Amino acid sequence: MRIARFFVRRDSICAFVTLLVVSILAAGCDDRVTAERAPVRAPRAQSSATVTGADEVFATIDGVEITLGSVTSAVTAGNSSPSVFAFSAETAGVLTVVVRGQGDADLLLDVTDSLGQRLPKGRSDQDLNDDGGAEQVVVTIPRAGDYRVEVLAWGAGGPFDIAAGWISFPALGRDPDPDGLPTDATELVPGTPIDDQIDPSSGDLWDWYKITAVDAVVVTVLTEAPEGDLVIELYNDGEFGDYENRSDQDLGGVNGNESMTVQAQAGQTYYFKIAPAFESGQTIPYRIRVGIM
Ligand SMILES: [Ca+2]
Ligand SMILES: [Ca+2]
Ligand SMILES: [Ca+2]
Repeated sequence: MRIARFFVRRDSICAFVTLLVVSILAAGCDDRVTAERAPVRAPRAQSSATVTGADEVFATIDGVEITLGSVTSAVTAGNSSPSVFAFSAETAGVLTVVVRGQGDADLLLDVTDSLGQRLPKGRSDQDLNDDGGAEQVVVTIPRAGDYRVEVLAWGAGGPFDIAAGWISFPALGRDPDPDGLPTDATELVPGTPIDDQIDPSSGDLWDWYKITAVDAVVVTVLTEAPEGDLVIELYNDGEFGDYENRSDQDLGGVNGNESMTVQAQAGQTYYFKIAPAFESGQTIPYRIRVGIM
């Protein structure tokens, strides 16, 4: 039975330099506003392969075939370059991915949607048994579509073993969240507050908003939520894998009250993701507003 179609993409980044820069930036800021960020991803080349059964090839890297249910060796090539496996699920299901580093590299494993947004429970940097390269995830794939598995490294990369398993499970399917993708973000308008909520029980895990600056202005986004703990994450257009800035300041001692200020450039669109601070499952009603100076 045809299960899914997988592709591979790889590229080069310099995670060490990124870490250094982020560390320097973070040292000069409120640590609750600028939190730890993963190595930044760069554009990738890609090749592809097709899955037609559980024992078939699901991806290739430089001609090395990767088979569902079998262990394959791969390398985060060069200077901390991630290996990126893009796959196309044909149903909802459960994806299991296991990575074991073969050197000293501290690896990370991410499962994301097609825009690079990490899925719930989609990251592993747990360093199993105190081994920085030992990572694994079991991730619910909520519906048919395109997704990615990324193996990154803090600092230098290296060789690793990887294996993946797939369970087609259509009953786990969920309807799309209407504002669950940055491409479906709601436009923020100054003077017009919006009342919305996060409702994980109905698949509403987070909300996306955006604003486009017509001039060079200062944009401030505020949330108010009397119950529940929210964060605001700022993303630049087209870079939805890692946030540019994050607010979990709990203003005035209220966990859902946050603010994010951006020195906006004319013509640029800025994206704001309102999300729970924790995957608690709690419904969190909130009001969001934007001000421009
Ligand atoms: Ca790790
Ligand atoms: Ca939503
Ligand atoms: Ca908060």
